[in-house]
Amino acid sequence: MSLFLGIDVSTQSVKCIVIDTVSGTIAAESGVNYGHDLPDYASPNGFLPHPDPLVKQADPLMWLDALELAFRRLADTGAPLAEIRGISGSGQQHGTVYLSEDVRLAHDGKTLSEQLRPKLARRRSPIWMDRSTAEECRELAARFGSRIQRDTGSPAVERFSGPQIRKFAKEHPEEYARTKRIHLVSSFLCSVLCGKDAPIDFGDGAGMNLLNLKTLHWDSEIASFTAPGLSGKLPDVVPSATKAGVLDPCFAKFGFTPGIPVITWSGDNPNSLVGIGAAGSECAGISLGTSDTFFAPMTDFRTDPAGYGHVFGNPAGGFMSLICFTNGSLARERIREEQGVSWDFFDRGACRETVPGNGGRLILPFFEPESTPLLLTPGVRRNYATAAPGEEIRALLESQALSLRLHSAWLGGNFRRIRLTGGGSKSEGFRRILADVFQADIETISVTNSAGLGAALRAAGAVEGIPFGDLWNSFCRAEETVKPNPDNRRLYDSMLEHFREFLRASPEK
Ligand code: XUL
Repeated sequence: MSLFLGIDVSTQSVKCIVIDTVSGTIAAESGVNYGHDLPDYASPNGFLPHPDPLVKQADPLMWLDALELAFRRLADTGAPLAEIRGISGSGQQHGTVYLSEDVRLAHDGKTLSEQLRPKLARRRSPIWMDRSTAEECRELAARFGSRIQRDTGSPAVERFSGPQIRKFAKEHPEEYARTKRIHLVSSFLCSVLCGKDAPIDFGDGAGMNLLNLKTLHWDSEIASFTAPGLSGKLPDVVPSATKAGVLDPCFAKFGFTPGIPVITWSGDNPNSLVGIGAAGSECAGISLGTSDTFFAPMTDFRTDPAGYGHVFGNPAGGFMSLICFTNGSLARERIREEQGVSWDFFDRGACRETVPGNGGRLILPFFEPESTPLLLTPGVRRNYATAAPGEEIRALLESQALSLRLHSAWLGGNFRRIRLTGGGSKSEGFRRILADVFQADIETISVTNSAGLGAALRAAGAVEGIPFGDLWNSFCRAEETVKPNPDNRRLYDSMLEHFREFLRASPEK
């Protein structure tokens, strides 16, 4: 037995997964849903209500309480947590945590949130869903022009950490001045495990508009324009396999062995790339979670001419691409509820009773502000007047699949295999639509929490030196493959053009 723990601190939950690299099995899992398990934080979807729909913030103490509860639940499974030999983790990307003091833990029986509350220089953390920084993005673009995309891998993006930090420094200069350290969600939680300041990895660091991907150092010119003295407030930036520290004695109460290595955390998408075992240029990943994301390893560094695609560090080496669609499961759940049906309804019957192409029905399901395409004013548009529930759901899924294909085309579009992860990957109907729209094999693996699995695999790789290829053979084999129907190729090629036109006719920004 050789156990490694991966922790996934995502938008709506914290999940733990323990893998055994000897037997190639999952030894234990636990999970905590913020809305359900921690109702006092009043964040049913992982963020606090705010009168401005562009502002999305979370209480970072909620993540700490969720972490402790997830550890307690993991201990309750009876798994031999004392045998765990290494830990790493995954954080929702782009969110920032502002500390006025070093993370140092006392061993006085206080909870993590009680200990860290006085160290927060800012009580709320902006998360990836926040779109309130259009002005700061304009300022960065005006100052740096296309260099910001050429060197950081993305144009200035509303949800990215740099524009968020700039807004905070402008609006709250005193609290900003009191801030000693600005962490990402990933490096904050990693610091807590180590009981000391942890670094940021190249995967998550690239989602800040601050990391120069050509030098792999913070870009001091961009950082000092972003906010005064920012370079001094950022943690070190390191390769993902770097040991950040060792587990603090505080965590012995859950049954862990203090002193085991903690490997630098990364963002959920870089972790997912590892967790689905997407290696090689013909394989991409689609994560159908709160947001939908399309990602793939990148053999040569290149940027998206349309500005929607990003370049992040790939924890398995080199770079990866990432395109984020905010209205993923969020839109699927809203429309399913509006229609008063279950996913089973679509998968078992309606999917087969409706036809591919669906009479040309298309939906732009922007219930929340959208990142791809950029739309700051929410709104739902349909190109049809009526639809039965099955048709309505097919229209949504086909439109989402077409948007994924349209906005990933800059990567060359010749992916033969796409690995699907996240809650939405359970829908057989959606898998079939994606296979036909992309004309690619759609594969699923047994673990749907690919971000947590990726973190556990990274811990095993870094601590035991096991090559990723071996770990992928054990944990990431395709369980089910949906083959594309070649008869639908022309239909979806022409629908793609209609979708492009429909989008073009809809106002952006
Ligand atoms: C990626 C993005 C989201 C978050 C939350 O750029 O904003 O995918 O990482 O999942």
